[in-house]
Order: sequence, then structure tokens, then C-alpha cells
Amino acid sequence: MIIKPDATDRNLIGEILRRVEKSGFTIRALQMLRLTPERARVFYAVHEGKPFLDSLCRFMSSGPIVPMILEKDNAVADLRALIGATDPKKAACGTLRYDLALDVEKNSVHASDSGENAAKEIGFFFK
Ligand code: 3AN
Repeated sequence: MIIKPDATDRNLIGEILRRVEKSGFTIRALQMLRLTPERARVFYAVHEGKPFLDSLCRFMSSGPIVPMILEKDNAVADLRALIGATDPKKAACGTLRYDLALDVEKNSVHASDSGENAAKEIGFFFK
């Protein structure tokens, strides 16, 4: 999972970690860093060609982010249920994005969408 710049900017790191831990996830590693736009583009390579990619890379490099490694049985599905849909307007009531996200781009958190992508994304941020 990654806490995105819109959330670090609004002092929501603690609130997000509280929700994640309360939902049964164990934080195994965590750091705070700032990406360059070029590094953000490598991270979001799957979105190459999408109209929102340039703006997304500018946003993801606009301030500090907090990538972390989370552990739980069924972690991928459970985390996506906790955070809600990509667009907070479509996210279910009570989900993290429903409560905290600003819009479809500034949606406060990123979560891996499969075990395979989680392994890749962990390798991107952690040795
Ligand atoms: P999720 O983060 O829910 O897995 P993805 O992987 O489809 O969503 O999209 C990656 C990121 O790209 C989103 N978190 C969001 O910041 C941005 N994004 C996705 N769709 C749009 C869109 N239609 N307009 C603007 N930004 C978008």
C-alpha cells in the first residue's frame, strides 16, 4: 500500500495507519520518500498510454509518499475492500476513500491489485 501526497499533505498518515491496523493488517515495513516524476512513471508503467498518466505522475511526485508492506490472510482483496473504489464518488460508504479521498486522482492511497503486482511493487520500494 502507498499513502499518496494528498493524504500526507493533510496529516492523514496516522488516521490511515490506524484504520489499516484496526482491520487486522500487520505493518511489516514502512518508509517515507519523495518520487521524481520519472520514477513515478516507472511505477505506473502499466498505465502507459492512458490520458491521466502525466497528471498522475506529477501528482505522485508532488510531495512525500509512504509505501509500506502489509501482511494479512487474503490481504489483496481485504485491503481493496477497506479502501474502496478508485473514484471516491463510487466508493462504498465507510471505506477509506469514501471518507478521505479528494477525487479519482487524489485518492489518498494505492493498493496492489494482485499478489504478483504486490511482489513487484514491494521490490520497487524495498530492498
Ligand atoms: P487503483 O489505485 O484503485 O488500483 P488504478 O490502478 O486503476 O486504480 O489507477 C491508478 C491511479 O491512477 C489511481 N489510484 C488514480 O490516482 C489514477 N487514476 C485512475 N483512473 C483515473 C482517471 N480516470 N482519472 C484520473 N486519474 C485516474
